[in-house]
This record gives sequence, C-alpha cells and structure tokens, in this order.
Amino acid sequence: SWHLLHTSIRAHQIMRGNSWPRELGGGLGQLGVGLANFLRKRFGKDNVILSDIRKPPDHIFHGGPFIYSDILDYKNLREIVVNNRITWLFHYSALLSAIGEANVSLARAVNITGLHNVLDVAAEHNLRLFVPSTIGAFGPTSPRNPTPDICIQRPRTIYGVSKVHAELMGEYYHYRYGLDFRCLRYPGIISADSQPGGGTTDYAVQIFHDAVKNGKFECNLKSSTRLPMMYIDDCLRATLEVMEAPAESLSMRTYNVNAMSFTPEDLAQELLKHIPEFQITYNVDSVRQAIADSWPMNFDDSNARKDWGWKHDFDLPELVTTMLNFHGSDTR
Ligand code: AKB
Repeated sequence: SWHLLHTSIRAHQIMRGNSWPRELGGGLGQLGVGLANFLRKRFGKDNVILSDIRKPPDHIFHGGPFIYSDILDYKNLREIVVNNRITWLFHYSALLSAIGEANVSLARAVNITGLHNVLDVAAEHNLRLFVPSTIGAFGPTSPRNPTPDICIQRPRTIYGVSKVHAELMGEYYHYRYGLDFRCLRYPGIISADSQPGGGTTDYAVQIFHDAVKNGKFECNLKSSTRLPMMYIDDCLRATLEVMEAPAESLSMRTYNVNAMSFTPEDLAQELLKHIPEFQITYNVDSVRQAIADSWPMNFDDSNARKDWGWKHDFDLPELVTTMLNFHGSDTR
C-alpha cells in the first residue's frame, strides 16, 4: 500500500553535529525514530534532527527537532546541512527487498539516486556518513553458511543490487575523496514499537503481534528458512559504536553485524514456551521465499567483533521475552 511504501522510503537521514550542537536526521521508518531517540540520549535532544517527507505524529514532533527533507532533492539536502551546520548524516531511505521487486523504478530512484545525493552532500560538506547495508547484499552464489564480509555478492533483487552499489560507492568516495563513510550490513531487525514494511524478514516482527493478539500466526516463509536476525537495541548500539570507533580501528568500511540466526519453526518453539496455545501455519509467498533462499543463513561478523569490539546482547530467548513484555504491556 502507499502508506507502507511511504513509510519505508525516504525514511530517515539523521545527522549529528560534533562541535556544533546540531544534528539532523529523519526517518519515520522502522529504525529512524528509535535511532533518533537513542542518539538524543547520547548527544542531547536538540543535537539530532529527524527528517522525512511525511508529517510526523505529535509525539515524534514533540520529541525533538523535525524537518522536511526529500532525499531526491539535492538543493534541499544541501540547504539543511548548511543551515544547521550538520556534521554527521545517517541515511536510511530505501525500499526494502520485497516491495522493491514490486516497484523497481521507484526503488532505483530512492535507493540509488537518493544515495548519490547523500554521498555528494556528505563529501562536499565533510560529513561522517552512515549508510546501512543488509544481508540482502548477498545472493545465491554467495557462501550462505556462514557468509563472510568479503565474498561473491551477486544479489538478484533491486534492493540488494542498490545496497552493493551503496557499499562500493561509499568505499570509493572514502578512498578517492577521503569521505568518512561507515556501513554495517544488518540482518533482519526486530522491533516492538515500530513496523518494518515490504521486507522479507518482516514475519519475525509480525509474529509477536499476532501471537499476543490472536494466539496464531500465518507465516509467509517456509518453516525451515534460516535467516540472521537482531533485536533493535543491538542494532542501534552497533550503529553508534561503529560511528564512534576511531578511524584507525576500522580495517574496512563495510562490516557484517549479527546477533542470532533462526527459522520460523525455532521462533514458534520459543514462543510456545510463553504462549502454550500458540499456533503457526504456513502460506508461502513465492517472491519472499525465493529472496530468503538466496540470503545468508549464518552471518560471519568476526571482523566487527575483532576491529571495534562488536558484541550483541540479545539471543533468541531474550528477544522473545523482551518482545512479549512489550506487547503484553501494550495490550493490558
Ligand atoms: C528485508 O527483509 O528486506 C530487510 C533486510 C534484511 O534488509 N529487513
């Protein structure tokens, strides 16, 4: 739907000022608001600016500075950076894997042209730039179990192709122009208070909602589909940690990060420990299944652990307890 699309595109640039007390950011997508809150705790409310092309809900608007920004409008980006003396930029705008296949030309515009604008504005104004990549940057010819940082990357989705492009362009700008580009390949991110939209790993968010509300869930991936996953708190912390890592500690500019790997069946078993009547059924979506079958099953993030000390906090049991606590308190 348009709303879904709208939520997941243009979602979030967040920029932070080091010496100048301004950050600009944006993003009303799955990760943007959580990241803004997280950065605001660390750097101060007024030092993070959230941006999107949509009108934010009241509680977000009142949570700190919010600004209109269109990733496809270069002049608008430049004006924001200059007027607010931005120094860090987090760029989250993207159409995700499944929705990208349904909107290839829009995905190409947002994921590729949008990235070009961000790279140029960051290089021109000497910004530190974070761009998330994904397990979706790998494909059927990549080693899947485990998938190391450096290996064949021939994804078959526009999302994956655009993310490989982002990794390579960011690294190119780094070596060619000295851009301080930092990139993490995220696994599927599971969050309680924000919804993803149009991804292949979305089932692992929706299952909690449906389990608590209805005691059952219809899964659009096969029961045995193993994918790398991470709880949002780990994801936000990894993002800040790599942004704060001393440049000398980074032997690369694009790192895999991971926490756990599970199948829908594993997740259902863990949920059954808390909700004994829970039932899962399977109605496979062929587009999502084909995508998932081409992605890593286990993600090797040993370089992140070695170089800048990455360590996840949440494994499957803690993930399930935390998500259920949230949804439980939500429905009380
Ligand atoms: C998706 O499923 O498309 C995303 C991702 C893993 O990048 N959540």
